[in-house]
Amino acid sequence: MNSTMKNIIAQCVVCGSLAIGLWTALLIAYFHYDQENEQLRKTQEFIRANSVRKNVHQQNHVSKKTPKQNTSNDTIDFSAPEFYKEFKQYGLNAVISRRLGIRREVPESRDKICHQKHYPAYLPTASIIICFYNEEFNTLLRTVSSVMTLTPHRFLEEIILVDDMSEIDDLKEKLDYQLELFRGKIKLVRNKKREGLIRSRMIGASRASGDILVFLDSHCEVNTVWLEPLLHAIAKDHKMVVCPVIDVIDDKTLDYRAAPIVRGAFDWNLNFRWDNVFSYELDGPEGPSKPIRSPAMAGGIFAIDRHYFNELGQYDKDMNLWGGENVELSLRIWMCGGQLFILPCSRVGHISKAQNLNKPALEKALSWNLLRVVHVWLDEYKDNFFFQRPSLKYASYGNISERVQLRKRLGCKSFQWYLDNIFPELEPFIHTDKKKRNNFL
Ligand SMILES: *[C@@H]1O[C@H](CO)[C@@H](O)[C@H](O)[C@H]1NC(C)=O
Ligand SMILES: *[C@@H]1O[C@H](CO)[C@@H](O)[C@H](O)[C@H]1NC(C)=O
Ligand SMILES: *[C@@H]1O[C@H](CO)[C@@H](O)[C@H](O)[C@H]1NC(C)=O
Ligand SMILES: [Mn+2]
Repeated sequence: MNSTMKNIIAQCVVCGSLAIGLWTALLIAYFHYDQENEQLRKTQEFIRANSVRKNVHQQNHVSKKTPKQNTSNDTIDFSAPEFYKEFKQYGLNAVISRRLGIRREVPESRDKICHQKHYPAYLPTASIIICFYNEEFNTLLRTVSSVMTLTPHRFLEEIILVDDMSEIDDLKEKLDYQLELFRGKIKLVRNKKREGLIRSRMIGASRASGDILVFLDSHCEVNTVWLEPLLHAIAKDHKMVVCPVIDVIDDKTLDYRAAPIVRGAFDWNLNFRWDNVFSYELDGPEGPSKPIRSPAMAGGIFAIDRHYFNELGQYDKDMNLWGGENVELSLRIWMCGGQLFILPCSRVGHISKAQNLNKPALEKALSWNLLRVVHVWLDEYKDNFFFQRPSLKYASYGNISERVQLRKRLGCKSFQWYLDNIFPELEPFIHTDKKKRNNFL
């Protein structure tokens, strides 16, 4: 290991992954935080991806053939205990992942109209922040190598990897060695204690020097021209926060499938979900390349101006592990003067991990985090959440005074404004606003 590399490898803590939470009608589920925390979330995402996305997908015909990969089942014994153990541990098919190795090509998933778009030669630079915890080695390396391969290096300030104190051996010296082969552009930060996804992201962001922060989960593969649309949108408006369309990498086959264009939303449990966009939204001259205004983000993959991220109050550092931070940030963006859009010409594949068993620690962290969102942001609509989650009505959520102060300092609008202007589809089933109803009489 050379000394430059040594210098940039700092000791730290953390990890990360995509933040998407959903309850199904039948059970309360939680999400995942990488292999432990993330799996539940992925499951729900997976269920959704395979219902909502598949349908739209078939209509869109945007999927193309995956380049040939040796992922044949011949030598995989799906009933073997070792296979099952690994599948549970990593939340994905590690046998196929090892066969694919640290680099592969994924099919182009953008609509044809995107191919004609041109982006300025000069754009802000990006720091890519990838937090991980016990991620499968090849999966993590494919994330890094896809960024290195498909990002013009003049826009790539650095890739910052934050290890949230992973335990598996592959992620120690073997990872150091492998990352050295990429040279220069990669910083590896190792947390000294487990911080959870949210604080790990903040640690990554504090080390960044690019103009734009791009957060990626540790089980992603970016697509062609993925970064330019994100940088361009933020260059035009620094209070614009943007997400790519999140394509689906199957957890069992690791096949890459184009996802349909959807928008991010949530319900009164504050569970994230995808909503279909209306067909008229895609009818204009820009067609299916048009940016989609999104009430919420899934959380794992987005780009934000670095100074704006700081100005806006980063994340709530008192949130634990993962979950709820995506809804909190979404509300903060919209209510405090920013905007949140999904850009269909930017595509990033993401492995929808299999479900993990419910872990009490995760459940506890999620409830805690959601309560902090509710008490800071939901105003008189809090009761809608407690109507869904009565057991949380008197549960503790720590000290929120800093976040309440932040909301005041930023001069943020009311949750009522958000409902009226950004997310009218969220049916306010508890009518606290009599005046508004009277206006219709
Ligand atoms: C795919 O890999 C398996 C195990 O590594 C090997 O036995 C098989 O021959 C390979 N198939 C092809 C078509 O390369
Ligand atoms: C591999 O196995 C899975 C699960 O049993 C099955 O769905 C899939 O079709 C198989 N793929 C091939 C190429 O045989
Ligand atoms: C909550 O935190 C603020 C500072 O962030 C502090 O001034 C206040 O005393 C705390 N409240 C309680 C009850 O600990
Ligand atoms: Mn994820």
